[in-house]
Amino acid sequence: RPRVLSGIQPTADSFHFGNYLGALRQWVDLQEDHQPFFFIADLHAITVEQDPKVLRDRCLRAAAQLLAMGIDPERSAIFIQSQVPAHAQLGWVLQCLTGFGEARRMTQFKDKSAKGGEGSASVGLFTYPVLQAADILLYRPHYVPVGEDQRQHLELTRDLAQRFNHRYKKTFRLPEPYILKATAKIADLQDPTAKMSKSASSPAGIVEMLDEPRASAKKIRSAVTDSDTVIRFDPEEKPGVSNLLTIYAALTGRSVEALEEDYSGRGYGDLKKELAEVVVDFVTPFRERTLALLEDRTHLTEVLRRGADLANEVAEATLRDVYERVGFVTAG
Ligand code: AQP
Repeated sequence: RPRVLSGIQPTADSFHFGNYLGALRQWVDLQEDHQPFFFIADLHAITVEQDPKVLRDRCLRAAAQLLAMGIDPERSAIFIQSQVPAHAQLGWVLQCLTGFGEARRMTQFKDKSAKGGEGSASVGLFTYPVLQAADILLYRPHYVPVGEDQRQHLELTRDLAQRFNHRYKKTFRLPEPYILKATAKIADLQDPTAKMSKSASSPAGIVEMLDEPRASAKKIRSAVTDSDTVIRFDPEEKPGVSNLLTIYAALTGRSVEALEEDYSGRGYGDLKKELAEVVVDFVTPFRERTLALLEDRTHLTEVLRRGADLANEVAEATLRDVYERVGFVTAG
């Protein structure tokens, strides 16, 4: 079975609809006929300052949400990145293969460091995409299910894999991004030309999976649309309406065309009201399952430990090959 790997940062109390529809939903589906490794990226989280207590809590909240959405620890290795030391170890080796200018070209770093000025960004934030390459390459996956915003990082990962393979010996598989076009970029509800993002969206623009369902419904009903009245999928001309149709289709499994037909001759109010109901029906049981899982933290840490055991086995084997090829003297 082809292997897949992906990760998510524990940097909010809740995942949002962009994370879920852009990436996490695919994680669940891919379990069927792939061998998945999914991790909670706490090493990435500390590229910006975190409160230790909050970070620890959010890691467990992330695990509970992944289980609640259908990640099955019997089929997927689900683990916390810092419990697999090979990530940081391979990260260093790959940093030594990365050009400074190459790292500088990463648009996410440019965007994120632009906020406080480059001087205030950590070196960790700068080298983040290289650690991400290590996260991926350790598991030699075939596919990496992510949203569109990660495409450039995936390209860097492939470049580094190729460089290592060429300089030393074929060691890494070149992974393919697995990006579902329809939901690759879920937009902010208040600014539908921007992506829904925890650091950039206003509270009204972002739907959090663990929000009070009624609050999420209200956000959908207040989503920005346009001054036209026709319900039509047209991301260029009608980004707000198109985003609502995308979310609607993804949550119900219906096609955008079928929705356009259903809503022909009807107003934006109807679309928003009915999508708000779909959202409530979806998030209510998800939230209940997550909160129930959070009642038993011992169980969560046990699941994560078992996942880390599996991950360590695979990651250590790759790291051994890497260290040997680089020329390190192996211990005994
Ligand atoms: N708006 C989005 N549409 C589609 N996919 C998205 N992803 C994030 N936002 C969208 C995908 O979610 C996965 C987890 O990404 P992450 O852990 O890196 O989360 P993030 O990028 O920190 O999420 P944000 O909200 O985008 O954070 P900030 O604002 O800090 O950058 C990834 O596969 C990502 O593509």
